[in-house]
Amino acid sequence: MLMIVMLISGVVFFRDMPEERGITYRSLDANNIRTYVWDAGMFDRGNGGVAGFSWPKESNTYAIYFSGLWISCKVSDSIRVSEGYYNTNFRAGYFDFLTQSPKGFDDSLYRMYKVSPQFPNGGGDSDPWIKWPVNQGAPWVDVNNNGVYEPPTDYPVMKGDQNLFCTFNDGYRDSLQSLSATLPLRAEVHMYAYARANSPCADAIHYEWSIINKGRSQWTDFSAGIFSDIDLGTSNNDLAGTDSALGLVYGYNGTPTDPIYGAIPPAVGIVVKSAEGHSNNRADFASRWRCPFDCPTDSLEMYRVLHGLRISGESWINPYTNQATKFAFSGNPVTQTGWRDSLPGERYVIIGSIFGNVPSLDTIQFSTTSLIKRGTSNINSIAELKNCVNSVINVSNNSENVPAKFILHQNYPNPFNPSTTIKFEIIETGVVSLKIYDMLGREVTELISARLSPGTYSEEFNSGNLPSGAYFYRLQSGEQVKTMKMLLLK
Ligand SMILES: [Ca+2]
Ligand SMILES: [Ca+2]
Ligand SMILES: [Ca+2]
Repeated sequence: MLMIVMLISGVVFFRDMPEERGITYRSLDANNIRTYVWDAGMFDRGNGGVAGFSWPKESNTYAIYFSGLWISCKVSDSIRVSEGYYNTNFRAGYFDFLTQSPKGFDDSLYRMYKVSPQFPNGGGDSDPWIKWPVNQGAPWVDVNNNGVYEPPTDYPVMKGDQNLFCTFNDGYRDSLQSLSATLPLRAEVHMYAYARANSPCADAIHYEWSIINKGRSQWTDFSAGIFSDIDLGTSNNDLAGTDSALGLVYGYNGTPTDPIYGAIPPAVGIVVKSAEGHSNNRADFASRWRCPFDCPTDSLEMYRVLHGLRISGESWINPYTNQATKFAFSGNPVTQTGWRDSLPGERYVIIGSIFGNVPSLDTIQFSTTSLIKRGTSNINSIAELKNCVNSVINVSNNSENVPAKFILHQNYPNPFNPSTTIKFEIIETGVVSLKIYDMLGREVTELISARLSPGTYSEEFNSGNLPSGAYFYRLQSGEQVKTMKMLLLK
Protein backbone atom coordinates (compact mmCIF):
# COMPACT_ATOMS: atom_id res chain seq x y z
CA MET A 1 0.00 0.00 0.00
CA LEU A 2 0.99 3.56 -0.52
CA MET A 3 1.83 4.47 3.05
CA ILE A 4 4.44 1.76 3.41
CA VAL A 5 6.24 2.83 0.28
CA MET A 6 6.33 6.39 1.52
CA LEU A 7 7.83 5.36 4.82
CA ILE A 8 10.56 3.17 3.52
CA SER A 9 11.65 5.21 0.56
CA GLY A 10 11.80 8.64 2.12
CA VAL A 11 10.51 10.03 -1.15
CA VAL A 12 7.38 12.13 -1.27
CA PHE A 13 4.73 10.59 -3.49
CA PHE A 14 1.81 12.47 -4.90
CA ARG A 15 -1.60 10.95 -4.53
CA ASP A 16 -2.96 13.41 -7.04
CA MET A 17 -0.56 15.01 -9.43
CA PRO A 18 -0.56 18.76 -8.66
CA GLU A 19 0.24 19.85 -12.15
CA GLU A 20 -1.10 22.32 -14.64
CA ARG A 21 -3.16 19.81 -16.58
CA GLY A 22 -3.21 16.75 -14.40
CA ILE A 23 -3.59 13.22 -15.58
CA THR A 24 -6.85 11.66 -16.65
CA TYR A 25 -8.45 8.24 -16.74
CA ARG A 26 -11.30 6.29 -18.30
CA SER A 27 -12.99 3.22 -16.92
CA LEU A 28 -13.32 -0.27 -18.37
CA ASP A 29 -16.27 -2.24 -17.04
CA ALA A 30 -17.56 -4.35 -19.94
CA ASN A 31 -17.38 -7.56 -17.89
CA ASN A 32 -17.45 -8.08 -14.13
CA ILE A 33 -14.22 -6.10 -13.62
CA ARG A 34 -14.33 -2.37 -13.25
CA THR A 35 -10.94 -0.71 -13.54
CA TYR A 36 -9.56 2.73 -14.25
CA VAL A 37 -6.86 3.28 -16.87
CA TRP A 38 -4.82 6.49 -16.78
CA ASP A 39 -3.13 8.38 -19.59
CA ALA A 40 0.16 8.08 -17.70
CA GLY A 41 1.29 4.45 -17.85
CA MET A 42 -0.74 3.25 -14.90
CA PHE A 43 -4.01 1.44 -14.35
CA ASP A 44 -6.07 -0.29 -11.67
CA ARG A 45 -5.77 2.98 -9.80
CA GLY A 46 -8.81 4.76 -8.44
CA ASN A 47 -9.28 8.50 -8.48
CA GLY A 48 -7.76 10.11 -5.41
CA GLY A 49 -5.23 7.38 -4.68
CA VAL A 50 -7.64 4.59 -3.83
CA ALA A 51 -7.75 1.00 -5.08
CA GLY A 52 -8.84 0.82 -8.69
CA PHE A 53 -9.54 -2.77 -9.79
CA SER A 54 -12.86 -3.90 -8.39
CA TRP A 55 -14.39 -7.34 -8.76
CA PRO A 56 -17.25 -8.17 -8.75
CA LYS A 57 -17.73 -4.67 -10.01
CA GLU A 58 -20.86 -3.75 -8.08
CA SER A 59 -19.63 -5.17 -4.77
CA ASN A 60 -17.20 -2.44 -3.72
CA THR A 61 -14.51 -5.10 -3.21
CA TYR A 62 -11.08 -4.73 -4.77
CA ALA A 63 -8.44 -7.22 -5.88
CA ILE A 64 -5.72 -4.84 -7.14
CA TYR A 65 -4.73 -1.54 -5.62
CA PHE A 66 -2.54 -0.21 -8.42
CA SER A 67 -0.71 -1.39 -11.56
CA GLY A 68 1.69 0.22 -13.98
CA LEU A 69 4.02 -0.21 -16.93
CA TRP A 70 7.73 -0.33 -16.08
CA ILE A 71 10.48 -0.13 -18.71
CA SER A 72 14.26 -0.17 -18.43
CA CYS A 73 17.43 -0.37 -20.49
CA LYS A 74 20.99 0.86 -20.61
CA VAL A 75 22.15 3.71 -22.82
CA SER A 76 25.91 3.89 -23.12
CA ASP A 77 26.22 1.76 -19.99
CA SER A 78 24.05 4.01 -17.85
CA ILE A 79 20.77 2.69 -16.49
CA ARG A 80 17.45 4.18 -17.58
CA VAL A 81 14.23 3.27 -15.81
CA SER A 82 10.77 4.73 -16.24
CA GLU A 83 7.91 3.44 -14.22
CA GLY A 84 4.21 3.76 -13.73
CA TYR A 85 4.64 3.60 -9.98
CA TYR A 86 2.86 5.68 -7.40
CA ASN A 87 4.54 8.73 -8.79
CA THR A 88 4.52 7.83 -12.46
CA ASN A 89 7.24 8.97 -14.85
CA PHE A 90 4.85 8.98 -17.79
CA ARG A 91 2.69 11.80 -19.08
CA ALA A 92 0.28 12.05 -22.01
CA GLY A 93 1.85 13.31 -25.22
CA TYR A 94 4.38 12.18 -27.80
CA PHE A 95 8.16 12.39 -27.93
CA ASP A 96 9.32 14.55 -30.81
CA PHE A 97 12.28 12.92 -32.53
CA LEU A 98 13.56 16.01 -34.32
CA THR A 99 13.80 18.20 -31.25
CA GLN A 100 14.30 15.28 -28.85
CA SER A 101 11.70 16.70 -26.52
CA PRO A 102 8.31 15.65 -25.14
CA LYS A 103 5.25 17.36 -26.60
CA GLY A 104 1.51 17.32 -26.25
CA PHE A 105 0.90 17.26 -22.50
CA ASP A 106 -0.67 20.72 -22.59
CA ASP A 107 -2.69 19.81 -25.68
CA SER A 108 -6.13 18.61 -24.65
CA LEU A 109 -6.14 16.23 -27.63
CA TYR A 110 -3.56 14.07 -25.82
CA ARG A 111 -5.64 12.15 -23.33
CA MET A 112 -7.42 8.83 -22.89
CA TYR A 113 -9.96 7.94 -25.61
CA LYS A 114 -12.75 5.40 -25.36
CA VAL A 115 -14.90 3.82 -28.08
CA SER A 116 -17.53 1.11 -28.33
CA PRO A 117 -18.73 -0.80 -31.41
CA GLN A 118 -22.07 0.97 -31.50
CA PHE A 119 -21.67 4.06 -33.65
CA PRO A 120 -23.18 6.85 -31.61
CA ASN A 121 -26.27 8.42 -33.09
CA GLY A 122 -26.03 11.94 -34.31
CA GLY A 123 -22.54 11.84 -35.74
CA GLY A 124 -21.77 15.14 -34.01
CA ASP A 125 -18.38 16.41 -33.05
CA SER A 126 -18.64 14.75 -29.65
CA ASP A 127 -18.93 11.28 -31.07
CA PRO A 128 -16.10 9.02 -29.92
CA TRP A 129 -15.62 7.36 -33.31
CA ILE A 130 -15.01 10.75 -34.91
CA LYS A 131 -12.59 11.81 -32.18
CA TRP A 132 -10.63 8.53 -32.21
CA PRO A 133 -7.02 9.83 -32.52
CA VAL A 134 -5.83 7.98 -35.61
CA ASN A 135 -3.18 10.70 -36.14
CA GLN A 136 -1.73 9.77 -32.74
CA GLY A 137 -1.46 6.13 -33.76
CA ALA A 138 -4.80 4.77 -32.60
CA PRO A 139 -5.57 1.64 -34.68
CA TRP A 140 -8.42 1.85 -37.21
CA VAL A 141 -9.89 0.02 -40.20
CA ASP A 142 -9.80 1.78 -43.56
CA VAL A 143 -12.88 0.14 -45.06
CA ASN A 144 -12.80 2.01 -48.36
CA ASN A 145 -9.00 1.82 -48.49
CA ASN A 146 -8.27 5.44 -49.32
CA GLY A 147 -5.98 6.30 -46.41
CA VAL A 148 -8.47 8.77 -44.96
CA TYR A 149 -10.30 8.11 -41.71
CA GLU A 150 -14.02 8.62 -42.44
CA PRO A 151 -16.28 7.24 -39.72
CA PRO A 152 -18.73 5.57 -39.73
CA THR A 153 -17.59 3.99 -43.02
CA ASP A 154 -14.19 3.54 -41.43
CA TYR A 155 -14.06 2.66 -37.78
CA PRO A 156 -11.68 2.18 -34.84
CA VAL A 157 -10.18 -1.26 -34.28
CA MET A 158 -12.47 -2.57 -31.60
CA LYS A 159 -11.32 -5.86 -30.15
CA GLY A 160 -13.52 -5.29 -27.14
CA ASP A 161 -16.93 -3.98 -26.28
CA GLN A 162 -15.03 -1.09 -24.69
CA ASN A 163 -11.71 0.11 -26.13
CA LEU A 164 -9.21 2.69 -24.93
CA PHE A 165 -6.26 4.42 -26.54
CA CYS A 166 -3.73 6.99 -25.42
CA THR A 167 -0.20 8.11 -26.23
CA PHE A 168 2.23 8.90 -23.44
CA ASN A 169 5.98 9.33 -23.04
CA ASP A 170 8.65 9.47 -20.37
CA GLY A 171 10.31 12.68 -21.56
CA TYR A 172 8.64 14.94 -19.01
CA ARG A 173 10.16 13.05 -16.13
CA ASP A 174 13.14 15.38 -15.80
CA SER A 175 10.87 17.74 -13.94
CA LEU A 176 9.13 15.07 -11.87
CA GLN A 177 10.06 13.60 -8.57
CA SER A 178 10.44 9.89 -8.88
CA LEU A 179 11.75 6.82 -7.24
CA SER A 180 14.02 6.02 -10.15
CA ALA A 181 16.09 9.12 -10.71
CA THR A 182 17.55 8.31 -14.12
CA LEU A 183 17.42 10.15 -17.40
CA PRO A 184 14.41 9.22 -19.52
CA LEU A 185 14.61 6.43 -22.11
CA ARG A 186 12.91 8.86 -24.50
CA ALA A 187 10.17 6.33 -24.97
CA GLU A 188 6.82 7.01 -26.63
CA VAL A 189 4.14 4.49 -25.74
CA HIS A 190 0.87 3.83 -27.55
CA MET A 191 -1.48 2.02 -25.21
CA TYR A 192 -4.54 0.18 -26.51
CA ALA A 193 -6.68 -1.52 -23.89
CA TYR A 194 -9.97 -3.33 -24.14
CA ALA A 195 -12.54 -5.40 -22.31
CA ARG A 196 -15.05 -7.84 -23.69
CA ALA A 197 -18.47 -8.37 -22.18
CA ASN A 198 -18.35 -12.08 -22.90
CA SER A 199 -14.88 -12.57 -21.48
CA PRO A 200 -14.48 -16.36 -21.59
CA CYS A 201 -13.63 -18.47 -18.54
CA ALA A 202 -12.36 -15.59 -16.38
CA ASP A 203 -13.01 -11.86 -16.32
CA ALA A 204 -10.17 -10.08 -18.08
CA ILE A 205 -8.78 -6.75 -19.26
CA HIS A 206 -6.32 -6.69 -22.18
CA TYR A 207 -3.49 -4.21 -22.76
CA GLU A 208 -1.37 -3.75 -25.88
CA TRP A 209 1.72 -1.60 -25.47
CA SER A 210 3.68 -0.28 -28.48
CA ILE A 211 6.89 1.13 -27.07
CA ILE A 212 8.93 3.29 -29.47
CA ASN A 213 12.55 4.28 -28.96
CA LYS A 214 12.34 7.98 -29.86
CA GLY A 215 15.87 8.73 -28.68
CA ARG A 216 18.88 8.83 -30.98
CA SER A 217 20.70 6.05 -29.11
CA GLN A 218 20.12 2.32 -29.02
CA TRP A 219 18.45 0.85 -25.97
CA THR A 220 20.64 -1.97 -24.65
CA ASP A 221 19.04 -4.88 -22.77
CA PHE A 222 15.60 -3.30 -22.93
CA SER A 223 12.90 -4.88 -20.82
CA ALA A 224 9.25 -4.12 -20.09
CA GLY A 225 7.06 -5.34 -17.29
CA ILE A 226 3.85 -4.82 -15.43
CA PHE A 227 4.07 -4.00 -11.77
CA SER A 228 1.00 -4.61 -9.65
CA ASP A 229 0.12 -4.08 -6.03
CA ILE A 230 -2.31 -6.94 -5.72
CA ASP A 231 -4.54 -6.61 -2.67
CA LEU A 232 -7.15 -9.34 -2.48
CA GLY A 233 -9.60 -7.58 -0.24
CA THR A 234 -7.58 -6.99 2.91
CA SER A 235 -3.95 -6.42 1.91
CA ASN A 236 -2.10 -7.94 4.86
CA ASN A 237 -2.93 -11.63 4.30
CA ASP A 238 -1.98 -12.23 0.66
CA LEU A 239 0.49 -14.52 -1.09
CA ALA A 240 1.82 -14.62 -4.64
CA GLY A 241 3.27 -17.05 -7.13
CA THR A 242 4.49 -17.40 -10.71
CA ASP A 243 4.11 -19.90 -13.53
CA SER A 244 6.79 -19.76 -16.20
CA ALA A 245 4.96 -22.09 -18.60
CA LEU A 246 1.84 -19.94 -18.56
CA GLY A 247 3.75 -16.65 -18.41
CA LEU A 248 1.74 -15.78 -15.33
CA VAL A 249 2.18 -14.00 -12.04
CA TYR A 250 -0.70 -14.22 -9.60
CA GLY A 251 -1.85 -13.20 -6.18
CA TYR A 252 -4.20 -15.05 -3.87
CA ASN A 253 -5.43 -14.83 -0.36
CA GLY A 254 -2.99 -16.56 1.99
CA THR A 255 -5.74 -17.50 4.42
CA PRO A 256 -8.97 -19.36 3.59
CA THR A 257 -11.09 -16.37 4.54
CA ASP A 258 -10.47 -12.72 3.82
CA PRO A 259 -12.22 -10.12 6.00
CA ILE A 260 -13.45 -8.32 2.88
CA TYR A 261 -13.82 -11.11 0.31
CA GLY A 262 -15.22 -13.60 2.79
CA ALA A 263 -14.98 -17.38 2.61
CA ILE A 264 -13.88 -17.77 -1.02
CA PRO A 265 -11.39 -15.12 -2.04
CA PRO A 266 -10.63 -15.04 -5.80
CA ALA A 267 -7.17 -15.23 -7.35
CA VAL A 268 -5.95 -12.47 -9.63
CA GLY A 269 -3.19 -12.67 -12.24
CA ILE A 270 -1.27 -10.90 -14.94
CA VAL A 271 -0.19 -12.84 -18.00
CA VAL A 272 2.14 -11.75 -20.77
CA LYS A 273 -0.05 -12.42 -23.81
CA SER A 274 2.61 -11.67 -26.40
CA ALA A 275 6.07 -10.19 -26.51
CA GLU A 276 7.87 -9.28 -29.71
CA GLY A 277 10.51 -11.83 -30.66
CA HIS A 278 9.17 -14.33 -28.12
CA SER A 279 7.24 -17.45 -29.02
CA ASN A 280 6.45 -20.06 -26.39
CA ASN A 281 7.95 -18.35 -23.39
CA ARG A 282 6.40 -14.94 -23.65
CA ALA A 283 7.40 -13.84 -20.18
CA ASP A 284 11.07 -13.86 -19.18
CA PHE A 285 10.73 -13.02 -15.53
CA ALA A 286 8.21 -12.84 -12.72
CA SER A 287 8.57 -12.32 -9.03
CA ARG A 288 6.98 -10.85 -5.96
CA TRP A 289 8.20 -8.77 -3.09
CA ARG A 290 7.04 -8.22 0.42
CA CYS A 291 7.06 -4.56 1.19
CA PRO A 292 8.71 -3.14 3.17
CA PHE A 293 11.36 -5.89 3.31
CA ASP A 294 12.52 -6.33 -0.25
CA CYS A 295 10.89 -3.66 -2.39
CA PRO A 296 12.98 -1.94 -5.04
CA THR A 297 13.60 1.61 -3.82
CA ASP A 298 15.91 3.07 -6.45
CA SER A 299 16.59 2.84 -10.17
CA LEU A 300 19.30 0.20 -9.87
CA GLU A 301 17.03 -2.08 -7.87
CA MET A 302 14.19 -1.49 -10.31
CA TYR A 303 16.46 -2.30 -13.24
CA ARG A 304 17.45 -5.56 -11.55
CA VAL A 305 13.84 -6.51 -10.87
CA LEU A 306 13.05 -5.76 -14.52
CA HIS A 307 15.72 -8.24 -15.58
CA GLY A 308 14.60 -11.11 -13.37
CA LEU A 309 17.05 -10.51 -10.52
CA ARG A 310 16.63 -9.85 -6.85
CA ILE A 311 17.01 -6.25 -5.74
CA SER A 312 20.51 -7.16 -4.50
CA GLY A 313 21.50 -8.06 -8.06
CA GLU A 314 21.79 -11.75 -7.21
CA SER A 315 19.81 -14.37 -9.05
CA TRP A 316 16.79 -15.96 -7.46
CA ILE A 317 17.68 -19.52 -6.44
CA ASN A 318 14.93 -22.09 -6.37
CA PRO A 319 15.56 -23.88 -3.04
CA TYR A 320 13.98 -27.09 -4.35
CA THR A 321 16.33 -27.39 -7.32
CA ASN A 322 19.23 -25.14 -6.31
CA GLN A 323 18.99 -23.67 -9.78
CA ALA A 324 19.06 -19.99 -10.65
CA THR A 325 15.75 -18.81 -12.08
CA LYS A 326 13.98 -15.66 -13.21
CA PHE A 327 10.65 -17.01 -11.95
CA ALA A 328 10.50 -16.75 -8.18
CA PHE A 329 7.99 -18.79 -6.16
CA SER A 330 7.13 -20.96 -9.15
CA GLY A 331 5.87 -23.90 -7.10
CA ASN A 332 2.26 -25.05 -7.07
CA PRO A 333 0.06 -24.08 -4.09
CA VAL A 334 -2.71 -26.34 -5.42
CA THR A 335 -0.65 -29.53 -5.20
CA GLN A 336 1.49 -28.09 -2.41
CA THR A 337 4.67 -28.85 -4.30
CA GLY A 338 7.76 -26.86 -5.11
CA TRP A 339 8.88 -23.40 -4.10
CA ARG A 340 5.89 -21.57 -2.68
CA ASP A 341 5.31 -18.24 -1.04
CA SER A 342 4.64 -18.28 2.71
CA LEU A 343 3.84 -15.99 5.62
CA PRO A 344 0.80 -14.11 4.29
CA GLY A 345 1.19 -10.36 4.20
CA GLU A 346 1.52 -7.41 1.84
CA ARG A 347 2.49 -8.47 -1.68
CA TYR A 348 3.57 -6.72 -4.85
CA VAL A 349 4.17 -8.61 -8.09
CA ILE A 350 5.93 -8.00 -11.37
CA ILE A 351 6.06 -9.86 -14.68
CA GLY A 352 7.67 -8.96 -17.96
CA SER A 353 9.86 -9.71 -20.94
CA ILE A 354 13.42 -8.91 -21.99
CA PHE A 355 13.79 -7.72 -25.58
CA GLY A 356 17.53 -7.17 -25.97
CA ASN A 357 18.73 -4.22 -27.99
CA VAL A 358 16.31 -1.76 -29.55
CA PRO A 359 17.70 0.65 -32.18
CA SER A 360 16.57 4.25 -32.41
CA LEU A 361 13.02 4.51 -33.87
CA ASP A 362 12.30 0.80 -33.47
CA THR A 363 9.03 -0.26 -31.87
CA ILE A 364 8.55 -3.08 -29.37
CA GLN A 365 5.16 -4.78 -29.10
CA PHE A 366 4.23 -6.09 -25.68
CA SER A 367 0.77 -7.16 -24.56
CA THR A 368 -0.56 -8.24 -21.21
CA THR A 369 -3.84 -9.41 -19.73
CA SER A 370 -5.11 -8.99 -16.20
CA LEU A 371 -7.57 -11.69 -15.17
CA ILE A 372 -9.46 -12.78 -12.10
CA LYS A 373 -11.28 -15.97 -11.14
CA ARG A 374 -13.04 -17.37 -8.10
CA GLY A 375 -13.00 -21.12 -7.47
CA THR A 376 -14.27 -23.06 -4.47
CA SER A 377 -11.59 -21.89 -2.02
CA ASN A 378 -8.69 -19.45 -1.84
CA ILE A 379 -6.36 -22.17 -3.21
CA ASN A 380 -8.79 -23.63 -5.75
CA SER A 381 -9.14 -20.11 -7.15
CA ILE A 382 -5.51 -20.43 -8.31
CA ALA A 383 -6.28 -23.69 -10.14
CA GLU A 384 -9.30 -22.14 -11.81
CA LEU A 385 -7.34 -19.02 -12.73
CA LYS A 386 -4.60 -21.12 -14.35
CA ASN A 387 -7.19 -23.18 -16.22
CA CYS A 388 -8.49 -19.98 -17.74
CA VAL A 389 -5.22 -18.45 -18.90
CA ASN A 390 -5.06 -20.11 -22.29
CA SER A 391 -8.70 -19.60 -23.20
CA VAL A 392 -8.51 -15.95 -22.20
CA ILE A 393 -5.38 -15.42 -24.29
CA ASN A 394 -6.53 -17.44 -27.29
CA VAL A 395 -9.88 -15.78 -27.60
CA SER A 396 -8.37 -12.35 -27.40
CA ASN A 397 -5.76 -13.23 -30.00
CA ASN A 398 -8.44 -14.56 -32.33
CA SER A 399 -10.62 -11.55 -31.84
CA GLU A 400 -9.67 -10.30 -35.29
CA ASN A 401 -12.18 -12.89 -36.46
CA VAL A 402 -14.94 -11.46 -34.35
CA PRO A 403 -16.83 -8.74 -36.22
CA ALA A 404 -15.80 -5.24 -35.25
CA LYS A 405 -19.24 -3.82 -35.87
CA PHE A 406 -22.86 -4.71 -36.29
CA ILE A 407 -23.48 -5.28 -40.00
CA LEU A 408 -26.49 -6.35 -42.01
CA HIS A 409 -25.39 -7.19 -45.55
CA GLN A 410 -27.40 -6.83 -48.74
CA ASN A 411 -29.16 -10.09 -49.49
CA TYR A 412 -27.81 -12.26 -52.29
CA PRO A 413 -29.01 -12.80 -54.93
CA ASN A 414 -31.11 -9.68 -55.28
CA PRO A 415 -33.53 -9.53 -57.02
CA PHE A 416 -34.36 -13.12 -56.16
CA ASN A 417 -36.72 -15.96 -56.95
CA PRO A 418 -37.68 -17.91 -55.00
CA SER A 419 -34.95 -17.78 -52.31
CA THR A 420 -32.13 -15.54 -51.18
CA THR A 421 -29.50 -15.47 -48.44
CA ILE A 422 -29.22 -12.82 -45.75
CA LYS A 423 -25.84 -12.44 -44.08
CA PHE A 424 -25.14 -10.44 -40.93
CA GLU A 425 -22.51 -9.88 -38.25
CA ILE A 426 -23.22 -9.28 -34.61
CA ILE A 427 -20.79 -8.14 -31.95
CA GLU A 428 -22.51 -8.92 -28.69
CA THR A 429 -24.15 -11.93 -27.17
CA GLY A 430 -27.90 -11.59 -26.92
CA VAL A 431 -31.26 -12.21 -28.46
CA VAL A 432 -31.24 -11.65 -32.20
CA SER A 433 -34.35 -11.19 -34.30
CA LEU A 434 -34.52 -11.25 -38.11
CA LYS A 435 -37.95 -10.47 -39.56
CA ILE A 436 -39.37 -9.95 -43.04
CA TYR A 437 -41.94 -7.22 -43.73
CA ASP A 438 -43.93 -6.36 -46.81
CA MET A 439 -44.14 -2.88 -48.35
CA LEU A 440 -46.98 -1.91 -46.03
CA GLY A 441 -44.91 -2.78 -42.96
CA ARG A 442 -46.81 -5.96 -42.15
CA GLU A 443 -44.71 -8.75 -40.68
CA VAL A 444 -44.46 -11.65 -43.12
CA THR A 445 -42.31 -14.02 -41.11
CA GLU A 446 -39.64 -14.22 -38.43
CA LEU A 447 -36.59 -16.03 -39.76
CA ILE A 448 -34.55 -15.94 -36.55
CA SER A 449 -35.37 -15.49 -32.91
CA ALA A 450 -32.48 -16.85 -30.93
CA ARG A 451 -29.74 -16.04 -28.50
CA LEU A 452 -26.52 -15.79 -30.51
CA SER A 453 -22.84 -15.20 -29.76
CA PRO A 454 -20.73 -12.64 -31.62
CA GLY A 455 -19.99 -13.88 -35.12
CA THR A 456 -21.02 -13.95 -38.76
CA TYR A 457 -24.27 -15.68 -39.71
CA SER A 458 -26.21 -16.51 -42.89
CA GLU A 459 -29.89 -17.32 -43.14
CA GLU A 460 -31.81 -18.41 -46.21
CA PHE A 461 -35.19 -16.86 -46.95
CA ASN A 462 -37.60 -18.75 -49.22
CA SER A 463 -40.41 -16.60 -50.55
CA GLY A 464 -42.81 -19.53 -51.01
CA ASN A 465 -46.00 -18.26 -52.54
CA LEU A 466 -45.50 -14.58 -51.71
CA PRO A 467 -46.25 -12.20 -54.60
CA SER A 468 -43.56 -10.24 -56.46
CA GLY A 469 -42.58 -6.93 -54.96
CA ALA A 470 -40.31 -5.15 -52.54
CA TYR A 471 -39.81 -6.56 -49.05
CA PHE A 472 -37.84 -5.40 -46.05
CA TYR A 473 -35.68 -7.45 -43.73
CA ARG A 474 -35.04 -6.12 -40.27
CA LEU A 475 -32.26 -7.32 -37.93
CA GLN A 476 -32.23 -6.50 -34.26
CA SER A 477 -29.39 -7.35 -31.85
CA GLY A 478 -29.78 -5.72 -28.47
CA GLU A 479 -30.23 -2.00 -29.00
CA GLN A 480 -29.00 -2.18 -32.57
CA VAL A 481 -31.44 -2.35 -35.44
CA LYS A 482 -30.95 -2.26 -39.17
CA THR A 483 -33.46 -2.63 -41.99
CA MET A 484 -32.72 -3.27 -45.67
CA LYS A 485 -34.75 -3.70 -48.81
CA MET A 486 -34.91 -6.64 -51.24
CA LEU A 487 -36.82 -7.37 -54.41
CA LEU A 488 -38.76 -10.54 -55.21
CA LEU A 489 -39.32 -10.98 -58.99
CA LYS A 490 -41.37 -13.95 -60.09
CA1 LIG B 1 -11.22 5.66 -45.59
CA1 LIG C 1 -6.44 -10.49 1.27
CA1 LIG D 1 -0.48 -5.74 -2.03
